[in-house]
Amino acid sequence: GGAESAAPRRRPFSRVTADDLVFFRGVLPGRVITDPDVLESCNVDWLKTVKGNSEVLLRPKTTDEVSQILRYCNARNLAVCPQGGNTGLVGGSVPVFDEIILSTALLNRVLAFDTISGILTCQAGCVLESLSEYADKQDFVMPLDLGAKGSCHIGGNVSTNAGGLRLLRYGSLRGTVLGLEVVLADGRVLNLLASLRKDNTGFDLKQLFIGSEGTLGVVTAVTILCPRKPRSINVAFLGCSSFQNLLKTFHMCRGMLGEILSAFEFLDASCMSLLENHLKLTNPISESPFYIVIETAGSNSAHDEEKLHNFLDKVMTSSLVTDGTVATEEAKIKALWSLRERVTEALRHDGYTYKYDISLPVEKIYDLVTDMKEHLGSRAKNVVGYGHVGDGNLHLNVISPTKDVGLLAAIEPYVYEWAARCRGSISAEHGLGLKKRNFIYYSKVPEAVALMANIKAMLDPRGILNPYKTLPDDAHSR
Ligand code: FAD
Ligand code: 2HG
Ligand code: ZN
Repeated sequence: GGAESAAPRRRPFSRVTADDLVFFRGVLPGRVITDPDVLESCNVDWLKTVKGNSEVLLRPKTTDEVSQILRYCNARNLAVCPQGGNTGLVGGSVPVFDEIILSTALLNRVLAFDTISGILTCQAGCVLESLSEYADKQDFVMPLDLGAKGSCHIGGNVSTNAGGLRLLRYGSLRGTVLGLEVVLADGRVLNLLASLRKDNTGFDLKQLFIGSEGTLGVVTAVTILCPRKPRSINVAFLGCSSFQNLLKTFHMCRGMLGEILSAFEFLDASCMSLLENHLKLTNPISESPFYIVIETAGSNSAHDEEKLHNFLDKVMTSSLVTDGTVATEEAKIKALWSLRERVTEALRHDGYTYKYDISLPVEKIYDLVTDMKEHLGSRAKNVVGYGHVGDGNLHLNVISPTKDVGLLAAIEPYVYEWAARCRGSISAEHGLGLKKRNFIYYSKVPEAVALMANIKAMLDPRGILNPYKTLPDDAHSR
């Protein structure tokens, strides 16, 4: 059984009344939305595979407003779905039934930036790309980057612990987020907005909220450490004849580029066809089974280019790489990156997509795609693999012309069993949301899930925050 067959039942929350709307309008004048046209887009996820029926969208501008709303909802037993940019891929960002949508879209101010340390403090609804532009003007960069940057919010990034394209270089948000401000289910404001690199004074509570997908609190502000902007960036787009050669290229790349390597990403030939067919992008090199995007980021262009050219020379002469192109100027760098960043968008044009975001020992990541192709045969329209080689993170996508329950039954739990056998993760970076929650046991021992349920009960005893998400349906009974 997959996500669709495991649809949850509505829990006995209250329903929004006219009196509730009067209260909300008092706290948020002009920012209580009940217009069905506006609600339509907030009720549906980016993939258009999950749809809720919320009749109220709230748009607070301050932490205090969020606090007043949650205190009231908790007292009234009204369920709330926190929403950022609504780019999440696991059905976590939209209501399942009539949960109130609490949007961070107007919590969009930068609060402070320290030009010496690069420490940025901002409200949770700042769009990632605007923050990147802001940091750029001060000669810094954001430590994370992802294809959804134009829409996703930093609060959503933190709440999903998003990985993305720079994790190889700057590490996860668990390291770069220095502080958070969170509003708890009962309206209490938890100010953890420290801006210290080091602070070993007991439990690191902010880590609980990073990656908890809106189930433990609403993130209202974030303090994050921005690295200095690299002086020199190069991007290479390479072709490989086999995944084995791609892995050898990765190994050599780490050895020869060392500290300037900032990304090592891949896509397979099927992804390239989808980019060409649906987005009219052009393959800049000759056709091959696998493509690699390598980025270097350093402080000395002569040094970086010399290293990159030595590396390219080596992989070309040893035939690990069959063709390639390099970019140093911004427009071409952007064009090469879009071949990797826009795969998700191309897939959405191809049909109904079943998405799997798996962590595996890096040498095994493409075996799963090959095996899945064989396992599904002609039942799938397309089976593609791409992802973050540097992080051992595969994005396996299976496309079908329309939603297909039989196909889903052939993929799940097969794919999760495959991951569990390799002690992999069934969700490397996208989270569990609605779609993956009941598969948590493939990646976590029951004792850990039980502890998660206890923490949830302690922080949100009535369960009003993002119900039906992240925790499995049987979390309390197992
Ligand atoms: P939403 O989708 O709105 O919400 C995601 C979850 O966080 C939900 O459970 C929601 O309830 C909760 N939430 C949101 N804001 C808050 C808050 N302030 N407080 C508490 N809970 C909150 N993900 C990656 O990890 N790496 C990638 O490379 C990547 N690339 C992507 C590319 C594309 C084209 C798309 C469409 C998605 C991609 N994603 C990627 C997935 C997604 O963009 C990320 O998970 C992103 O971090 C979600 O941010 P958001 O603001 O859109 O959050
Ligand atoms: C990416 O790396 C995202 O492009 C999306 O994490 C992956 O859509 C996917 O499967
Ligand atoms: Zn990814």
